[in-house]
Amino acid sequence: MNQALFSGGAPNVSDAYTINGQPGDLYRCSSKDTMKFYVESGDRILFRVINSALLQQLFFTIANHELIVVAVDALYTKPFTTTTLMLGPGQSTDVILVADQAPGYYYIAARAYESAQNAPFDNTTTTAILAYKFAPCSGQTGLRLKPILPQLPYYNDTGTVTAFTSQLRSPSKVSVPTGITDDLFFTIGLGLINCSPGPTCQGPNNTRFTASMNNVSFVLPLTTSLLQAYYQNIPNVFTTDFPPVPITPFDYTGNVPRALWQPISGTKLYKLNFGAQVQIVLQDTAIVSTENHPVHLHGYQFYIVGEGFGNFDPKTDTSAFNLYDPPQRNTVNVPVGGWSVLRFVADNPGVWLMHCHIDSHLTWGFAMSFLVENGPEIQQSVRSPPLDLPPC
Ligand SMILES: [Cu+2]
Repeated sequence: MNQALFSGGAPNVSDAYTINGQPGDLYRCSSKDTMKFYVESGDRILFRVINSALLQQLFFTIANHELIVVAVDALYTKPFTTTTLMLGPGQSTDVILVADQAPGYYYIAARAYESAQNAPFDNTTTTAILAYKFAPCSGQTGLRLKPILPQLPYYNDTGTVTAFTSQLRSPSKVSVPTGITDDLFFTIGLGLINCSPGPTCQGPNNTRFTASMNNVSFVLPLTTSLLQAYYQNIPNVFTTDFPPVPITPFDYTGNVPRALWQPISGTKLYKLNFGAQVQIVLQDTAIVSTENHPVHLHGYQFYIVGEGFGNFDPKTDTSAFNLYDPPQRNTVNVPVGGWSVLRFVADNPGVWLMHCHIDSHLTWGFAMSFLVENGPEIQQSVRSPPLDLPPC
């Protein structure tokens, strides 16, 4: 069962924190109960919707109610009204709901958005109930009215995803980096590696699934953290030769030759000077299957200045960038068979992972790390490790 965590509630609507009339019980673990959010007609409620599933992007909607989006990943947006959200794992969307419908019971529902072809996924629907106080009983039975079910998009409805994400804007003009010092282009997606037949070899033709960025399948260090190795100059933990662009360019979303389906493994970092102005094109590939990937960057919030389908073309796509009020967030859903362009200033020194937030893709190697060097000031430098840092 997919699980979505619904948290929040307007300060003036204390009953939004009750489940079946029991206050203060909102943060318990999942159970077989159905969560109810009690509202009164006219309430305005702020919901923070968080996708806490590990493996699945989700559509989210509430029957008969519009949702006013005001923030994503806890960063304000220009408000807009929608009926359906799409959230990748780890993403959040803050919405204001106005209880302006006939007093009754309305399902809050979420289910999968799955863009990869032929990929197995959990297609169940998870629900909670928006319950109006003083809802009338059925005139015939005298019982509580049945909750109204919402329409959810079909599991592969990419059009609804695009309609949602294309409305995201910052609230007003923002300061987008324009003097780009590091112009990066990362392919993202899956792959296959050869393996010996057995339980860990369940891909087609004696292969197993892997994933990579710029054809490097990331290997997490086993004994020493990347930040510790950087800080203490410990050799042989990582290298700093992560490729800034694909070593072998190809038709990324076309018919990719099989010779390009097997990545190399490595713990490769990309070094950034403090204050670098970074642009990253994240380009989905058709290797195994195109797929919408929620790509998360630690340590930063970035602007999403452009998105599109197919192969990114700098000659034509750059002119359409939004450098005025692009949305800011920390996890971007890169369109299936498409691309997203991010910009940020590297002003937070340290080692920062960038990875797909679909957990299986991360463990298959869909990650890389930035090594951001210290700035000139003490406040712009990595702090010393704590005195009680375990030596091993
Ligand atoms: Cu992914």
